[in-house]
Amino acid sequence: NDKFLSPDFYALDSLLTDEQKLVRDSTREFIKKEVSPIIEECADKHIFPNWLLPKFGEMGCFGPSIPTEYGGGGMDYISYGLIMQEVERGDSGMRSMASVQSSLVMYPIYQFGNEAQRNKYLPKLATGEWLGCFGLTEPNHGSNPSGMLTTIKDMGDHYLLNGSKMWITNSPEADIAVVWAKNEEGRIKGVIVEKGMEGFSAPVIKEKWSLRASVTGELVFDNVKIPKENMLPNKDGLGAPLMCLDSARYGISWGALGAAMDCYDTARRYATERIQFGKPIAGFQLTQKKLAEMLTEITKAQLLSWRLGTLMNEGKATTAQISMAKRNNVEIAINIARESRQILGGMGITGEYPIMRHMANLESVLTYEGTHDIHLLILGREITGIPAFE
Ligand code: TGC
Ligand code: FAD
Repeated sequence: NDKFLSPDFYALDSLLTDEQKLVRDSTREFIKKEVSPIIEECADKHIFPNWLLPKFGEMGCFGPSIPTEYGGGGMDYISYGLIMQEVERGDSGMRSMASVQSSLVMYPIYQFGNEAQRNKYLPKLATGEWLGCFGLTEPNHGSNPSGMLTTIKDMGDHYLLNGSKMWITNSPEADIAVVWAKNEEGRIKGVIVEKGMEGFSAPVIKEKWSLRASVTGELVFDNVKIPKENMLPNKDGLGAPLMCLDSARYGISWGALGAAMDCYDTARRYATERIQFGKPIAGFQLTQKKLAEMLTEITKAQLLSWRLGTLMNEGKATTAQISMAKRNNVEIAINIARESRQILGGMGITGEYPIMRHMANLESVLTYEGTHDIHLLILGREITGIPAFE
């Protein structure tokens, strides 16, 4: 089916509203037209296609769940998930850029910011005129952000920010950074740091073999003077960044599905066309086993994300439920990428097909937003009541 609706083995479509289907299909068309033709070259040459940012904004990929009065899409969480699915069908790096902008920059400004902050930043982030990033991870505090060393000190008429952040998606290109730092009492606070502030730099991390079309960097703060009005007033503590992560991890559960679907579709088409021993390789039982198992895992993962989306809409989804979906869906996606690569034989390792790019990208997705094992431990804590982190 060239409308490219596959796979939809359990008729998930019939659980979607017309608006949700419209959003999904228009995002798919946009990605097919604007991203797919350039993405292989961008990944090959390590280029972040920043010229696409206004188009992503126009398509409603930034802040889909933020109310329209601030330039957002005013949509529900299933629509948000479907957008992430279609963007990541194109490339996980593009989805990273979009999910950071939506869940990790616009979301905290909307949830924890005041009216002036919402009005100043959200409309420009929604259109893609501004790009944002989220600084939680530090060189020595990744899985354990509560140990962070970055500090924010009250100097009376301003704050002073010192420290550094590592592995920050979008940072070298970002106009603003939502940064998490500890105050004099050791309480975690969120502040908005703007490009050009004295003492602030965002060096790029070079030579990644994963997410090559996404730009990643550091954030370095050397006595940066932060105006008082840049602090997010409405929530503090580690719970604030963890709430942002809930939203982003949910989106990733759908996004990884998009990458898995693209690999599955590629392998299915290839298997029906590639002839060996006088017949299409799709006719061999071992190929059918691979395809049948891929479709099964995609279908299970779709239902997991869909149900999670309905719980998100009701405000009832828990962190542990989100961990299960992020962990499961990224794992099945990476396994599907690997199996699809095998179906394509030698062709599978080339840039003629998207599979190796997806596979390499998904290695980062497995690690960021909480590693695969951290999500397992979040589930372990939920089941037993005993945290096994320390
Ligand atoms: P823990 O004791 O669990 O919680 C600390 C405080 O936060 C509260 N809390 C929440 N509040 C609201 N919503 C939630 N979902 C919350 N979860 C927790 C909690 O009640 C507690 O409050 P209080 O008042 O008692 O202090 O914290 P912990 O230090 O034990 O940490 C637990 C752990 C390990 C699960 C957590 O630190 C964790 O998730 N670590 C992984 C770090 C991570 O995911 N980093 C991601 C960085 S951003 C990123 O990777 C972006 S990539 C983007 C892209 O390109 O797509
Ligand atoms: P570590 O925490 O050092 O973990 C190393 C290994 O030890 C992992 O396998 C982990 O599972 C394991 N481990 C750690 N603790 C335990 C434990 N208690 N029990 C068992 N095993 C454990 N961060 C941001 O703040 N903003 C961003 O925009 C952002 N973008 C990113 C983009 C990319 C491409 C990458 C790779 C990372 C990004 N990150 C970002 C950082 C990401 O969230 C961290 O890499 C991740 O949380 C893991 O931290 P770490 O790399 O320091 O690994």
